[in-house]
Amino acid sequence: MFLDRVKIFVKAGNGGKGAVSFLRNAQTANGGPDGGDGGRGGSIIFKATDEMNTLYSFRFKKKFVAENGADGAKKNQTGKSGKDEIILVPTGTVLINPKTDKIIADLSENGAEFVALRGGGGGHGNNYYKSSIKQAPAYSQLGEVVQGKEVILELKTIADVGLVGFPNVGKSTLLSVISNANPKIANYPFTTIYPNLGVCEVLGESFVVADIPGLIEGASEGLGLGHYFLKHIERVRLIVHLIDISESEGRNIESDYEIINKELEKYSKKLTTLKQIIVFSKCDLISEEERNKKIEKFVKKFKIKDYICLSSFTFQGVEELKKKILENLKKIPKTAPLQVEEFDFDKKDVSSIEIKRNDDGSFEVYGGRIESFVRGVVISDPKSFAYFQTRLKEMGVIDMLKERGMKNGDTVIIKDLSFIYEE
Ligand SMILES: Nc1nc2c(ncn2[C@@H]2O[C@H](COP(=O)(O)OP(=O)(O)OP(=O)(O)O)[C@@H](O)[C@H]2O)c(=O)[nH]1
Ligand SMILES: [Mg+2]
Repeated sequence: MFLDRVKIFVKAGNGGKGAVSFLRNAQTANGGPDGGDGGRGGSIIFKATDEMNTLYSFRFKKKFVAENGADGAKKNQTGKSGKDEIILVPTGTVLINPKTDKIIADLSENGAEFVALRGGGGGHGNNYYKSSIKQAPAYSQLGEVVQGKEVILELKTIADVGLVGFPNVGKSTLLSVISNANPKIANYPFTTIYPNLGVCEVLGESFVVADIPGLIEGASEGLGLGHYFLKHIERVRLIVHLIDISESEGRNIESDYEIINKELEKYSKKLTTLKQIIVFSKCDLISEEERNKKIEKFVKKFKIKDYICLSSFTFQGVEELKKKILENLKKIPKTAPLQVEEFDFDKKDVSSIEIKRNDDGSFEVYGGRIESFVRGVVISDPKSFAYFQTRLKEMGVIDMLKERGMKNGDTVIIKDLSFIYEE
């Protein structure tokens, strides 16, 4: 199965907790605080590679979690940073935020990297809180907790040239003849079930050709396989349109040509603006006389000036086609990557406050606003705890809890702190 759109879950690593520690050795009975900071969590990084050409591997693995940062330690040792999670994707993969349907990155070049989610920051160790007033702080800061997110990967093949035409007209055979690709070829329609890419070399230069399979009438509305693959020709700069001149299996060159063009147009108006090179394929199968008669009628009807008669078996027209493609490509600028529509995918949630009721009747408060607030106060310190209570009230958390049915004597859990509510 070919997979060119998949939703996965990604989560960067949380930051490690700062340490609480005091220096003790033979010389210093009461040494100063020496708890180190927590390490930063690993990031989620996408990296494009030409080694892959489908999203197939994501069918089995859909969850990617980067390593958490390690906690700080004594002797001011900073915790080890979490390892980044590098997710390899085929070149041409576009990342989309499923919540907004907007493009967050286009990995259109081999080796391109995109940091989708940054790891959480490490918490400060107690050494950080040492001051002239507070010589022995016995608290540290929690690491930053980051939330996971869903992201859609969509593959939009990067090729200079797209080979289009009805099933069985010889697209894959031609690709195998002009490029290094080795696609499956057989005498039945829909042999190719995903786009093949090949690099074609001519006159010391090269370009990438994609074989776009499965186009038939109605493809743009979901018939055949074509609708899966039309997105792969969105980025080509030139179309090579194959028409089976032998008209085997009841094909008709004129209606074939019209139908394919109509499907391209229905899918995207932009495709109609692309230059097409018309190739009459399998020309070894009919006599020159018959061929000329058909072509004459065809070019007159569609006012076509430029075409090539080609056979992948006798190689007639193959060199001519390669040169013509190169000549045309030189005149057409490279397609730019897709416009990024959303830049703040990695924006941390700092506003949400959620409450859930646990099975044992306790209330649990969580959410981005709580996470960032809790990191700012040291709740294990009694003075800070008083401040913490006041702020909870000011933030409206107490009212929210009451609305959810909290009464005197109920347990409230916030992070690793649990307390009994009393008016
Ligand atoms: N005689 C002749 N047969 C050809 C030529 N090119 C391809 N064929 C044959 O036509 C059949 C279809 O070829 P493919 O290359 O698989 O066709 P396709 O357009 O890729 O077909 P789908 O993948 O089904 O869309 C195979 O049996 C090929 O051997 C040619 O130039 N001459
Ligand atoms: Mg094929």
